[in-house]
Amino acid sequence: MSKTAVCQVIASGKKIILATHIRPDGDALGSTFGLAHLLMMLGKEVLCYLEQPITGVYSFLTSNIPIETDFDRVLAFANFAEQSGDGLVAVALDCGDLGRLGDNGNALICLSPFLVIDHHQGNKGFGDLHWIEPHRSSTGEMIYDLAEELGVADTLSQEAAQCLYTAIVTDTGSFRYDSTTSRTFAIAGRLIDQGVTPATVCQRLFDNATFGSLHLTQAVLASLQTYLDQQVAVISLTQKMLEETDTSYEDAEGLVDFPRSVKEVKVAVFLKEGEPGTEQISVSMRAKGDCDVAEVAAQFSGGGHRNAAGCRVLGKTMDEVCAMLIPALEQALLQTASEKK
Ligand SMILES: [Mn+2]
Repeated sequence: MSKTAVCQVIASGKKIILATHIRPDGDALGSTFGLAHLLMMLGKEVLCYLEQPITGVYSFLTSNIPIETDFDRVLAFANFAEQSGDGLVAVALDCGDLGRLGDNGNALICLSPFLVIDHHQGNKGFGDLHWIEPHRSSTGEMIYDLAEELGVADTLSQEAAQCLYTAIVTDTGSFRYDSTTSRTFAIAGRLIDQGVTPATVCQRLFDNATFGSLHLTQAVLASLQTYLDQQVAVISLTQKMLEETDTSYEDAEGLVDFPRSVKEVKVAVFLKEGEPGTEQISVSMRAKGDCDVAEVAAQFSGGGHRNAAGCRVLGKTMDEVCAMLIPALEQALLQTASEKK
């Protein structure tokens, strides 16, 4: 659907529930909270549902945001909207598939209308209504479009602008990824005009290492293995590393950029052991150039973007996952090479 139609849906509701993907990143939280600010400016009653409270680097985005982690209370909010005749609208942001909405995803999409706003390539659209633009750098960028459409883009609060700027700067790898366009910079520029200080936001986001996270980096980088003539570099994270360095998954975010930054590397892979008892390995792949890792991820029921994709594998060891991925990556690299000819 078009952004004009999205605005009409949003206008129809007085109470709005916002949700995003589990283990939310900067774009997930920035776009969700950015939209929350916009809606509150328009006099809507908003509730942001998150499975877990926010404790880490993104805490600075939460001021004045109504966050609810108790799903029963989210349902009560929805029921009350229905009974009182205030229209209800539920929105999922930056979430590429239903599974990533978390344990209550199935219950969430029963809320109606349920609108999906996203930029993940391969998002087939769950819920009733979809506004999906896979070429956009971030969901945050799309929310800025929405602000324009709703006529509030020039009166954003500094907090709202900061949320959207965070969404954009994190999902573009600080304006470095392929999805970065002149529109991305134009929006970032306007957000700066509305009170965002890029250096302050970047310090909060990127200059917050601890010695624990530095030691975790050391351990993860020590796991480096290369394949296919050094075109593929694999690093791994184990539960033991997290325990020994007293860190969490969040501290490992972005480590895949180290192998990705090596000249010869075309695909960097980050394998993460799941929480104890889950027997799950999560796989993140980051590609440079034309190699389509979303297609590789799709072979293992995952998804994502052409240059950044992932999947989860159950009941296999790290080595088994690797043995499974390398031939698929080899195919993808061969295909890229042949397309170029
Ligand atoms: Mn995103």
